[in-house]
Amino acid sequence: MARTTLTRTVLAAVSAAALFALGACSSDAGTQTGGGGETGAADDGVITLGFSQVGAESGWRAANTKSIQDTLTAENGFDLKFSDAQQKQENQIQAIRSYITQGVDVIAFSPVVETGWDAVLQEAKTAGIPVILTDRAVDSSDETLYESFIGSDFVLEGETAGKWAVEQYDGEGYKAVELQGTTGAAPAIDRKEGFESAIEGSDIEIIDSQTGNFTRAEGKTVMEGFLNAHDDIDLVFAHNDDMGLGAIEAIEAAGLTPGEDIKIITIDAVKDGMQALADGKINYIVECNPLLGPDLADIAKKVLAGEEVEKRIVVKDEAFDQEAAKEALPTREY
Ligand code: GYE
Repeated sequence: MARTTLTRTVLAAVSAAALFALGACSSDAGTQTGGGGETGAADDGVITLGFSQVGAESGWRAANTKSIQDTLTAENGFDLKFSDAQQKQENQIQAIRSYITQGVDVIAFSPVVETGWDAVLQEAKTAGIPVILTDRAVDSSDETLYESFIGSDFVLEGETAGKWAVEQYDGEGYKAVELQGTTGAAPAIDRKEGFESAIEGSDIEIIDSQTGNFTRAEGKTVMEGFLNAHDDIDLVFAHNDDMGLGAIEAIEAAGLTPGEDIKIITIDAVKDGMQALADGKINYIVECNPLLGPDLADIAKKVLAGEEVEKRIVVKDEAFDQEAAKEALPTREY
């Protein structure tokens, strides 16, 4: 998968010398004597990284977790501490505080929602522990609270979805419903904005829009509600594959054919979504690449070695129609 910037090669090239240099810049955590205790000294060359994951809400999230756990291994010089926040901000804040108390070398997290992080990020900064954001952004006016943000351009993803809808369906007077991601989450806010701006001026109209919290179960329930309330739905725009897959179940249960009677556009391009696209039940998917582990490892090593890192690393995404999905499926990584 193409990336705009960092590659695995770079990661592999980080030398033992660079790791050794860590001792010089993590003195706040460096008072304990070896022994692999809870605190994250760099004196043994191992980077202790505390990661707070959003949850396990989707196929995308499962692939993202796997990428992080497969990359931040002992073999690669990491001691990974991983916690799952079950889609709750208070759990993430608690996990981050615990990582600060443990004195890890670096904290990384994927913020479930955009706002409300300044206080805990300030605590990490005061403790001298660098923070790296992965996947989702925070809405903060103080950019010094984190070192780098690695993730996709969600506005562009929404725009790509909307542009394709206009190319295919403008002029037909399509009525669309929208299954939004988690309320307040960066990908929900940005994908909505991007899609709306792309369909502006066309005759595609969003007649209903609700959150399905990025899960298949809630996508299905919300779609059932849409089908009960409206008998003229032509198009579903789901902010992720899982909600689109839930919508497919609701549409089939209502005796309609997904992909034909009701067209479906989603975002992510995980295997189950791509299979449904190849099977004709989804019409278009914009990819969101979840394989962020290698970039995270690379940035963490650089930050701790005192190197300059890019504040924003944009992960590149593709998009697939039904034919492209059939071609891509056999070699799909996630
Ligand atoms: O699209 C969705 C997941 O933040 C990009 O979160 C991520 C989104 C992804 O639950 O499936």
